[in-house]
Amino acid sequence: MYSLKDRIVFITGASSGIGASCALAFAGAGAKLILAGRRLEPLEALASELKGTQYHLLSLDVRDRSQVQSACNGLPGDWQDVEILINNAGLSRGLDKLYEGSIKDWEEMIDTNVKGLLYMTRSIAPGMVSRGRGHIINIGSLAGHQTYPGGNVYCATKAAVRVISEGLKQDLLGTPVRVSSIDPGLVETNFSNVRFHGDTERAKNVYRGTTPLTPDDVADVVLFCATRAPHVNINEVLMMPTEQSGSTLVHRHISD
Ligand code: NDP
Ligand code: 8X3
Repeated sequence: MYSLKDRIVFITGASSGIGASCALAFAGAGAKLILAGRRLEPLEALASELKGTQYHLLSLDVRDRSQVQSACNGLPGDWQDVEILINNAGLSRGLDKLYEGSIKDWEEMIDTNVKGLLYMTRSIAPGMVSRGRGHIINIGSLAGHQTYPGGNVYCATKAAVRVISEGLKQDLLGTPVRVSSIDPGLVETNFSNVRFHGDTERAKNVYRGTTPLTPDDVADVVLFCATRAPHVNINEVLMMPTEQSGSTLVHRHISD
Protein backbone atom coordinates (compact mmCIF):
# COMPACT_ATOMS: atom_id res chain seq x y z
CA MET A 1 0.00 0.00 0.00
CA TYR A 2 1.20 3.52 -0.82
CA SER A 3 1.51 5.80 2.22
CA LEU A 4 -0.01 9.29 1.96
CA LYS A 5 1.82 10.56 5.04
CA ASP A 6 2.84 14.17 4.38
CA ARG A 7 1.99 13.92 0.65
CA ILE A 8 0.45 17.10 -0.75
CA VAL A 9 -3.08 16.55 -2.06
CA PHE A 10 -4.85 19.36 -3.97
CA ILE A 11 -8.65 19.03 -3.95
CA THR A 12 -10.85 21.33 -6.04
CA GLY A 13 -14.44 21.79 -4.91
CA ALA A 14 -13.49 20.90 -1.34
CA SER A 15 -16.13 23.20 0.15
CA SER A 16 -18.97 20.67 -0.18
CA GLY A 17 -20.03 17.09 -0.86
CA ILE A 18 -17.54 14.68 -2.40
CA GLY A 19 -14.62 17.14 -2.22
CA ALA A 20 -15.16 17.77 1.51
CA SER A 21 -15.41 14.02 2.17
CA CYS A 22 -12.17 13.47 0.24
CA ALA A 23 -10.51 16.10 2.43
CA LEU A 24 -11.51 14.23 5.59
CA ALA A 25 -10.51 10.84 4.15
CA PHE A 26 -7.08 12.05 2.98
CA ALA A 27 -6.52 13.91 6.26
CA GLY A 28 -7.18 10.60 8.03
CA ALA A 29 -4.41 9.06 5.91
CA GLY A 30 -1.90 11.73 7.02
CA ALA A 31 -1.83 13.85 3.85
CA LYS A 32 -1.25 17.61 3.69
CA LEU A 33 -4.21 19.29 1.99
CA ILE A 34 -4.66 22.17 -0.41
CA LEU A 35 -8.40 22.82 -0.30
CA ALA A 36 -9.92 24.97 -3.01
CA GLY A 37 -13.37 26.31 -3.81
CA ARG A 38 -14.94 29.64 -4.63
CA ARG A 39 -16.37 30.01 -1.10
CA LEU A 40 -13.81 30.42 1.66
CA GLU A 41 -16.29 30.17 4.56
CA PRO A 42 -17.18 26.47 4.14
CA LEU A 43 -13.49 25.71 3.53
CA GLU A 44 -12.66 27.34 6.87
CA ALA A 45 -15.42 25.34 8.57
CA LEU A 46 -14.02 22.14 7.06
CA ALA A 47 -10.48 23.07 8.07
CA SER A 48 -11.62 23.49 11.68
CA GLU A 49 -12.49 19.75 11.66
CA LEU A 50 -9.00 18.80 10.46
CA LYS A 51 -7.26 18.41 13.77
CA GLY A 52 -3.56 17.73 13.37
CA THR A 53 -3.64 18.07 9.55
CA GLN A 54 -1.62 20.70 7.70
CA TYR A 55 -3.78 22.56 5.22
CA HIS A 56 -3.67 25.49 2.82
CA LEU A 57 -6.96 27.10 1.75
CA LEU A 58 -7.49 28.68 -1.65
CA SER A 59 -10.42 30.72 -2.84
CA LEU A 60 -10.35 29.68 -6.47
CA ASP A 61 -12.76 29.69 -9.38
CA VAL A 62 -11.52 26.96 -11.71
CA ARG A 63 -13.27 28.64 -14.67
CA ASP A 64 -10.83 31.54 -14.48
CA ARG A 65 -7.68 30.48 -16.34
CA SER A 66 -5.43 33.26 -15.07
CA GLN A 67 -6.67 32.72 -11.48
CA VAL A 68 -5.86 29.02 -11.75
CA GLN A 69 -2.40 29.73 -13.16
CA SER A 70 -1.50 32.33 -10.55
CA ALA A 71 -2.93 30.23 -7.67
CA CYS A 72 -0.89 27.18 -8.76
CA ASN A 73 2.29 29.13 -9.57
CA GLY A 74 1.95 31.14 -6.38
CA LEU A 75 1.69 28.22 -3.94
CA PRO A 76 3.98 28.78 -0.94
CA GLY A 77 7.35 26.99 -1.20
CA ASP A 78 6.45 24.05 1.01
CA TRP A 79 3.12 23.52 -0.82
CA GLN A 80 4.43 23.38 -4.38
CA ASP A 81 5.14 19.67 -4.79
CA VAL A 82 1.58 18.54 -5.33
CA GLU A 83 1.53 14.77 -5.47
CA ILE A 84 -2.19 14.14 -5.95
CA LEU A 85 -4.65 16.39 -7.76
CA ILE A 86 -8.32 15.60 -7.25
CA ASN A 87 -10.24 17.40 -10.00
CA ASN A 88 -13.60 17.33 -8.27
CA ALA A 89 -15.06 20.85 -8.75
CA GLY A 90 -18.10 20.50 -10.94
CA LEU A 91 -21.80 21.06 -11.28
CA SER A 92 -24.90 20.50 -13.32
CA ARG A 93 -27.37 23.24 -14.20
CA GLY A 94 -30.90 22.46 -15.28
CA LEU A 95 -32.57 19.41 -16.77
CA ASP A 96 -34.04 21.11 -19.82
CA LYS A 97 -34.51 19.64 -23.25
CA LEU A 98 -31.52 20.61 -25.37
CA TYR A 99 -33.60 22.63 -27.81
CA GLU A 100 -35.04 24.65 -24.92
CA GLY A 101 -31.90 24.80 -22.76
CA SER A 102 -30.26 27.82 -21.17
CA ILE A 103 -27.04 28.77 -22.93
CA LYS A 104 -25.83 30.36 -19.69
CA ASP A 105 -26.26 27.00 -17.92
CA TRP A 106 -24.40 25.19 -20.71
CA GLU A 107 -21.49 27.58 -20.54
CA GLU A 108 -21.25 27.30 -16.76
CA MET A 109 -21.10 23.49 -16.97
CA ILE A 110 -18.59 23.42 -19.84
CA ASP A 111 -16.42 26.12 -18.27
CA THR A 112 -16.34 24.38 -14.88
CA ASN A 113 -16.44 20.65 -15.62
CA VAL A 114 -14.27 20.63 -18.74
CA LYS A 115 -12.23 23.79 -19.05
CA GLY A 116 -11.66 24.16 -15.28
CA LEU A 117 -10.42 20.57 -15.07
CA LEU A 118 -8.11 21.19 -18.04
CA TYR A 119 -6.70 24.43 -16.59
CA MET A 120 -5.96 22.70 -13.29
CA THR A 121 -4.37 19.71 -14.99
CA ARG A 122 -2.25 21.88 -17.29
CA SER A 123 -0.99 23.85 -14.28
CA ILE A 124 -0.22 20.94 -11.95
CA ALA A 125 0.72 17.97 -14.17
CA PRO A 126 4.08 19.33 -15.49
CA GLY A 127 5.50 19.46 -11.94
CA MET A 128 4.43 15.86 -11.40
CA VAL A 129 6.21 14.80 -14.57
CA SER A 130 9.41 16.65 -13.69
CA ARG A 131 9.44 15.35 -10.09
CA GLY A 132 8.70 11.82 -11.34
CA ARG A 133 5.68 11.22 -9.10
CA GLY A 134 2.03 12.13 -9.13
CA HIS A 135 -1.57 11.07 -9.53
CA ILE A 136 -4.45 12.92 -11.14
CA ILE A 137 -7.86 11.74 -10.01
CA ASN A 138 -10.80 13.11 -11.97
CA ILE A 139 -14.36 12.93 -10.67
CA GLY A 140 -16.40 11.95 -13.70
CA SER A 141 -19.89 10.47 -13.54
CA LEU A 142 -22.17 7.65 -14.62
CA ALA A 143 -23.60 10.50 -16.72
CA GLY A 144 -20.44 10.34 -18.83
CA HIS A 145 -21.23 6.72 -19.72
CA GLN A 146 -25.00 6.92 -20.14
CA THR A 147 -26.95 9.93 -21.38
CA TYR A 148 -30.37 10.57 -19.86
CA PRO A 149 -33.23 12.83 -21.00
CA GLY A 150 -32.46 16.44 -20.09
CA GLY A 151 -28.90 15.50 -19.14
CA ASN A 152 -27.56 16.48 -22.57
CA VAL A 153 -24.82 19.06 -21.87
CA TYR A 154 -24.00 17.83 -18.34
CA CYS A 155 -23.61 14.29 -19.71
CA ALA A 156 -21.42 15.66 -22.51
CA THR A 157 -19.13 17.37 -20.00
CA LYS A 158 -18.74 14.14 -18.04
CA ALA A 159 -18.14 12.13 -21.24
CA ALA A 160 -15.42 14.72 -21.92
CA VAL A 161 -13.91 14.05 -18.47
CA ARG A 162 -13.81 10.32 -19.30
CA VAL A 163 -12.08 10.94 -22.64
CA ILE A 164 -9.67 13.51 -21.18
CA SER A 165 -8.68 11.00 -18.47
CA GLU A 166 -8.03 8.36 -21.13
CA GLY A 167 -6.03 10.78 -23.28
CA LEU A 168 -4.01 12.05 -20.32
CA LYS A 169 -3.12 8.49 -19.34
CA GLN A 170 -1.86 7.87 -22.88
CA ASP A 171 0.16 11.09 -22.91
CA LEU A 172 1.74 10.26 -19.53
CA LEU A 173 2.84 6.81 -20.67
CA GLY A 174 6.54 6.48 -19.87
CA THR A 175 6.23 8.66 -16.76
CA PRO A 176 5.26 7.35 -13.31
CA VAL A 177 2.28 9.73 -13.10
CA ARG A 178 -1.05 7.95 -12.61
CA VAL A 179 -4.52 8.92 -13.83
CA SER A 180 -7.86 7.71 -12.50
CA SER A 181 -11.45 8.60 -13.24
CA ILE A 182 -14.02 7.91 -10.52
CA ASP A 183 -17.49 7.87 -12.03
CA PRO A 184 -20.37 7.72 -9.53
CA GLY A 185 -24.11 7.46 -10.04
CA LEU A 186 -26.49 9.10 -7.55
CA VAL A 187 -24.68 10.68 -4.60
CA GLU A 188 -26.67 12.79 -2.14
CA THR A 189 -24.87 16.16 -1.85
CA ASN A 190 -25.73 19.73 -2.72
CA PHE A 191 -25.48 18.70 -6.39
CA SER A 192 -29.23 18.56 -7.16
CA ASN A 193 -29.87 21.77 -5.24
CA VAL A 194 -27.34 23.49 -7.50
CA ARG A 195 -28.78 21.76 -10.58
CA PHE A 196 -32.27 23.09 -9.79
CA HIS A 197 -31.02 26.57 -8.85
CA GLY A 198 -31.98 26.22 -5.16
CA ASP A 199 -35.36 24.43 -5.59
CA THR A 200 -34.82 22.19 -2.53
CA GLU A 201 -38.10 20.26 -2.95
CA ARG A 202 -37.20 19.26 -6.50
CA ALA A 203 -33.69 18.41 -5.35
CA LYS A 204 -34.97 16.17 -2.53
CA ASN A 205 -37.13 14.25 -5.00
CA VAL A 206 -34.03 13.04 -6.84
CA TYR A 207 -33.18 10.86 -3.81
CA ARG A 208 -36.77 10.15 -2.67
CA GLY A 209 -37.47 6.56 -1.64
CA THR A 210 -34.03 5.26 -2.53
CA THR A 211 -30.66 4.89 -0.84
CA PRO A 212 -28.11 6.93 -2.76
CA LEU A 213 -24.34 6.85 -2.32
CA THR A 214 -22.93 9.18 0.30
CA PRO A 215 -20.00 11.46 -0.48
CA ASP A 216 -17.98 9.35 2.00
CA ASP A 217 -18.65 6.25 -0.17
CA VAL A 218 -17.01 8.04 -3.10
CA ALA A 219 -14.12 9.39 -1.00
CA ASP A 220 -13.44 5.85 0.15
CA VAL A 221 -12.90 4.75 -3.46
CA VAL A 222 -10.78 7.82 -4.28
CA LEU A 223 -8.59 6.98 -1.28
CA PHE A 224 -8.35 3.34 -2.40
CA CYS A 225 -7.09 4.41 -5.85
CA ALA A 226 -4.54 6.80 -4.31
CA THR A 227 -3.10 4.22 -1.95
CA ARG A 228 -2.33 1.40 -4.43
CA ALA A 229 1.31 0.47 -4.97
CA PRO A 230 3.02 2.87 -7.45
CA HIS A 231 2.97 0.30 -10.28
CA VAL A 232 -0.84 -0.04 -10.06
CA ASN A 233 -3.09 2.42 -11.91
CA ILE A 234 -6.85 2.19 -11.36
CA ASN A 235 -7.98 3.76 -14.63
CA GLU A 236 -11.71 3.97 -14.10
CA VAL A 237 -14.25 3.14 -11.42
CA LEU A 238 -17.94 3.14 -12.29
CA MET A 239 -19.88 3.00 -9.04
CA MET A 240 -23.54 3.40 -8.20
CA PRO A 241 -25.94 2.67 -5.39
CA THR A 242 -27.17 -0.91 -5.11
CA GLU A 243 -30.62 0.56 -5.82
CA GLN A 244 -29.47 2.02 -9.15
CA SER A 245 -28.56 0.06 -12.27
CA GLY A 246 -28.31 2.84 -14.84
CA SER A 247 -28.82 6.55 -15.30
CA THR A 248 -32.60 6.12 -15.60
CA LEU A 249 -32.99 2.94 -13.55
CA VAL A 250 -33.47 3.64 -9.85
CA HIS A 251 -35.42 1.41 -7.48
CA ARG A 252 -37.64 3.49 -5.16
CA HIS A 253 -39.73 2.41 -2.17
CA ILE A 254 -42.56 4.86 -2.41
CA SER A 255 -45.84 4.16 -0.61
CA ASP A 256 -47.89 7.25 -1.62
P1 NDP B 1 -21.59 19.75 -4.42
O1 NDP B 1 -22.48 20.77 -5.05
O2 NDP B 1 -21.86 19.31 -3.05
O3 NDP B 1 -20.07 20.24 -4.53
C1 NDP B 1 -19.56 20.83 -5.68
C2 NDP B 1 -18.23 21.49 -5.36
O4 NDP B 1 -17.69 22.07 -6.56
C3 NDP B 1 -18.39 22.61 -4.35
O5 NDP B 1 -17.34 22.50 -3.40
C4 NDP B 1 -18.20 23.87 -5.17
O6 NDP B 1 -17.57 24.85 -4.39
C5 NDP B 1 -17.27 23.38 -6.27
N1 NDP B 1 -17.32 24.22 -7.45
C6 NDP B 1 -18.36 24.42 -8.30
N2 NDP B 1 -18.03 25.32 -9.24
C7 NDP B 1 -16.76 25.69 -9.00
C8 NDP B 1 -15.86 26.58 -9.60
N3 NDP B 1 -16.20 27.29 -10.69
N4 NDP B 1 -14.61 26.74 -9.09
C9 NDP B 1 -14.24 26.02 -8.00
N5 NDP B 1 -15.05 25.16 -7.37
C10 NDP B 1 -16.30 25.00 -7.86
O7 NDP B 1 -21.65 18.50 -5.43
P2 NDP B 1 -20.87 17.11 -5.44
O8 NDP B 1 -19.99 16.94 -4.29
O9 NDP B 1 -21.89 16.08 -5.69
O10 NDP B 1 -20.03 17.30 -6.78
C11 NDP B 1 -18.64 17.07 -6.86
C12 NDP B 1 -18.32 16.43 -8.20
O11 NDP B 1 -18.94 15.16 -8.28
C13 NDP B 1 -18.82 17.22 -9.42
O12 NDP B 1 -17.82 17.19 -10.42
C14 NDP B 1 -20.03 16.42 -9.87
O13 NDP B 1 -20.29 16.58 -11.24
C15 NDP B 1 -19.58 15.01 -9.53
N6 NDP B 1 -20.62 14.02 -9.40
C16 NDP B 1 -21.65 14.18 -8.53
C17 NDP B 1 -22.62 13.20 -8.42
C18 NDP B 1 -23.81 13.35 -7.54
O14 NDP B 1 -24.81 12.62 -7.74
N7 NDP B 1 -23.79 14.22 -6.54
C19 NDP B 1 -22.52 11.96 -9.19
C20 NDP B 1 -21.40 11.91 -10.09
C21 NDP B 1 -20.48 12.88 -10.15
P3 NDP B 1 -17.89 26.43 -4.41
O15 NDP B 1 -19.36 26.58 -4.65
O16 NDP B 1 -17.41 26.92 -3.09
O17 NDP B 1 -17.04 26.94 -5.53
C1 8X3 C 1 -24.33 13.10 -11.25
C2 8X3 C 1 -25.12 11.87 -11.38
O1 8X3 C 1 -27.07 10.83 -12.61
O2 8X3 C 1 -27.46 12.95 -11.50
O3 8X3 C 1 -23.25 13.10 -12.12
O4 8X3 C 1 -26.16 12.85 -13.52
S1 8X3 C 1 -26.51 12.16 -12.31
